[in-house]
Amino acid sequence: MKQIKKNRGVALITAMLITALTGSLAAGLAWNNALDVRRTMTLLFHEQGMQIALGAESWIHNILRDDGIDSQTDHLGELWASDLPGLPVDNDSVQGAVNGKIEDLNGRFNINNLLDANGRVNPDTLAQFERLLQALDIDIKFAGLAADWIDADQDAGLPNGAEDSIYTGLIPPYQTFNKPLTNVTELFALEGMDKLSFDRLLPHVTALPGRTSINVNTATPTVLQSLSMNMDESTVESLLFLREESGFTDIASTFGTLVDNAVIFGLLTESSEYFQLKAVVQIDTVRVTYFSVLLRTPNGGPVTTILRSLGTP
Ligand SMILES: [Ca+2]
Ligand SMILES: [Ca+2]
Repeated sequence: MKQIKKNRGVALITAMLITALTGSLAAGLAWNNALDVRRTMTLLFHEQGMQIALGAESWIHNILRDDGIDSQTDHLGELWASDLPGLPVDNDSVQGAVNGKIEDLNGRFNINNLLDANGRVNPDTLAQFERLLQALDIDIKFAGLAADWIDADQDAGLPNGAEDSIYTGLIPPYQTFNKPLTNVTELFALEGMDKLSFDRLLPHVTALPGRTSINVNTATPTVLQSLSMNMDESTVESLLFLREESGFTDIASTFGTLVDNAVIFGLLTESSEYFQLKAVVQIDTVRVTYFSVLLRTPNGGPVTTILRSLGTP
């Protein structure tokens, strides 16, 4: 009798163990299955977000091309310069929204302008970059450091320069790029660059192919201030007021007393070639932040995308 009771006890415990084990296995399978579904949905939403961003980019191509046909100048009162309204994305399979913004990159300081046609550092542009940094309350040494970073030689500029001999002594060691920049985020690699200075600088600088002009109708206030030692904040305020409606009517007379003629006729312009699109697409819990650099050929020519990136410009 005792033996039968003992056997029943063992059978009961075994049955309980099997039930617990199958329950745990089933829960594990369900969890893994839920993760797989989530992963697949995230990949799908990301791909859908990318397609929507590319669609927005194509739409912006048309807006910029039409603007190039309709007007000879570019200013902040034009259609392309207003933020794109948040558009809903809503169909049977996708629900979300897309927001976009176009910025004129000819309104920024092109780091590659630091080099002249022969690849040597242009002292006037270097001085302009120093004024830009000073206006932003950032150490002006970064102008010389940036010039050394992109010029082809290994001769550190004085007093503010650094070449491989400095960078290879850092931990971790790295080398100067020694070529024109393709992306401004590379400035973060400059010796001593900190996040605060970098974030303050970023909205005012760009990295465009070769030397480019500055569109005074769209230039950031700090870029305007960098054009000459004669520019102070109050002068820039009056300039912003003058260009508010539809840009400056006459660059030569407006800037004649403020900026050297060589700058007026060699650097300043009223129209733009390069634009940056930032599109943010939200699908379910997935957000795609998409940047592209667009080149518009003059006189109503086509618009092409020359650079694309995700997350950062
Ligand atoms: Ca225009
Ligand atoms: Ca160099």
